[in-house]
Amino acid sequence: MAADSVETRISELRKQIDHHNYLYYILDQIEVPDAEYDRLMRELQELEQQYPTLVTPESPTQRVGSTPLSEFSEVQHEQPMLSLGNVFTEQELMEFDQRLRDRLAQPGSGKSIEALEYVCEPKLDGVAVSLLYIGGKLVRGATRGDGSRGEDITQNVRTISTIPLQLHGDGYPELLEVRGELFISKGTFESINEDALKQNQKTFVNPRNAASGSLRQLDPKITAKRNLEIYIYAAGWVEGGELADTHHERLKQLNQWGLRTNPEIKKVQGAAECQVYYEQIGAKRDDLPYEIDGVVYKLNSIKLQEQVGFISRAPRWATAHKFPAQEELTTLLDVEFQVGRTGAITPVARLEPVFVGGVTISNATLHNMDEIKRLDLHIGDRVIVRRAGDVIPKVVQVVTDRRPANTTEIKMPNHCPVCQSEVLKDEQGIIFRCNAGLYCAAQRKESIKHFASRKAMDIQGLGDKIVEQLCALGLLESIADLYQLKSEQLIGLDGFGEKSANKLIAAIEASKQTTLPKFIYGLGIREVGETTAKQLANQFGTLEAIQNSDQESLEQTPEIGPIVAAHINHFFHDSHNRTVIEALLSAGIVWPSIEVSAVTQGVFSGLVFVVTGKLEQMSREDAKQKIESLGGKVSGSVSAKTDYLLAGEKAGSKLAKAQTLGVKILDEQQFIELADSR
Ligand code: I6G
Repeated sequence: MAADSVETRISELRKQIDHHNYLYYILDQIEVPDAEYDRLMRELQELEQQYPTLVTPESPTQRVGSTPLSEFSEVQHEQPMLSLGNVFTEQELMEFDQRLRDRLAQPGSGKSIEALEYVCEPKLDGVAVSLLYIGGKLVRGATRGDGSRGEDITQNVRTISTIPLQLHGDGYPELLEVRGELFISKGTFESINEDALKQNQKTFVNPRNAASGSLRQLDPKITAKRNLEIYIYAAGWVEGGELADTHHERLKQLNQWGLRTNPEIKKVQGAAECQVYYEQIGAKRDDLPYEIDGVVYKLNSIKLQEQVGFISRAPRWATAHKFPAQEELTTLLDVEFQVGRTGAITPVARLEPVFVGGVTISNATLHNMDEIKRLDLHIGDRVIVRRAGDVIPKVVQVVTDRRPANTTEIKMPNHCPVCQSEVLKDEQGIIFRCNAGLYCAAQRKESIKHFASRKAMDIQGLGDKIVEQLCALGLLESIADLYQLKSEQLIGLDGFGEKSANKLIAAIEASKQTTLPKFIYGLGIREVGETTAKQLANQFGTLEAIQNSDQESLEQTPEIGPIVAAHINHFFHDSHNRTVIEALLSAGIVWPSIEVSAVTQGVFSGLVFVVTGKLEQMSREDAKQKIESLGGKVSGSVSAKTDYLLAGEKAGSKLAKAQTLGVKILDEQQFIELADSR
């Protein structure tokens, strides 16, 4: 190729790659498959290798520099990076708005201003950065630092694919500095921590720490692997060009130049609509693929912004409306050990009550002894607890530099706290178990709760509290005793009169009409969840066939490996379990017979699906049934073993995780076509 045609081709390739990046990151669209994009990149890389003098710093091939830094140099912000004021309640929001309206009212006119126009956007819990473009080229990236001086992180921000090295289109100012929030999605955060655990390395406490830690790496190759993302929220220093005169239009301009802005940004009228926005974003907070800690309101008119100005180091024209904190500091008072349905002993933290995530919590799960070791947790420690959404509260960090002198070590008891049987470690040495099975009162109680639960026998009205009372009175020794209960035994128990007692007895009676998979699931066999119970029912057809199966035939069931097969085998050969099953059947439990079909060898046989988000043409439950009826398996979480993610609308962290792991993603239509085509 002649030198000038190489130059032309290189420029063409860069334009095409820029075009696809713009479509992908800004418009959320794709025009060509990944393979074609990769081909363009490869061709560019090869040409640049042959003609190194044609390489420019803005070329999309030049994201990762070669040499790690020894330290970050200092950057002076030409325009200080300010902080934001906060409001925490609707009342405070109204006061913020009133202050602005008072300030903007014509002095002496006696008239107050009508509703002000605001731009609302989620407030990401990430790391604020500044990006400087000169002549459209990214020349500097800096942290916020103390607002006046930050650190030069240019090498690292260059590795972030959502940050353009060259602005898109034209019309941008000669010098354009923008500010935004760098973050790590919830899905990426989970996989970074999973990898860290596998390699026995320290995990990050939350996505913000992960983003900050990834950004402050002296070796940009590490940053490049962390999948950082950005949303730009404002322009800062501008020279040699004009920006629009409203904040909303400015964000649109930035977007047209290839700078990614948050798709949730919305223009509203007045404080009441700000409050509605706050509530709407709050409602979908858990489904957003990134962490937020509130929303931000900004006056839309730049002229009005200038009129109201600043107070100390914060703009008067903007405020953050914060959600209740999801992390708080408290003290670990004690650790208790709970015995679960399968005998696993879980340490539970008893905490000094603390208000976090909108509720007061006094307990948090500690998972297992490994977690306690990893956290270096001692009784008496000051700890950070986290409660995000509906997730069970968790101790995420010990504040070791505030460790009091008299803390004590946490030790797993040698004997079950309920039945005093010996506690044994599992093969991996992580899970400790009481091996007394149903002889242990705690396991009996948990097995009854499980048997009655919605996905098992679905006994409505038999909640945890009544099970506890009945067990304490000795009326329930096993699940079979449920069917011997009389209404007179219930009357007088906490919350039970004649009517409610009769109702519960009727619900127990109604539960006798069930299905084989629900019955098997309800038995609470170790490692046999809903899906495995269905597989067993489909494979063997009858309970007798399952009971009489052996290790070998069990292992031939899809998705059942030697360990699960051994648990099933062991369960059905235990004489106590056989007696309980006989008692249940003689109490009258029945189910429709099952045709032993070829379903387990269906078109999705061997494939693992995860279903997430809102589907239009079917419910998620329908989709799961369809997958299973075609022999596939439905899992609740995305992992490297997932074959497909069926993602409906507002798919949150599961989608992000699937993208990170390279799991194939299907929308509803593609799923239907796949199911029909196979
Ligand atoms: O720290 C911030 C996060 C988000 C901000 C901000 C923002 O807008 C969405 N906006 C301003 C003006 C400032 N800090 C100073």
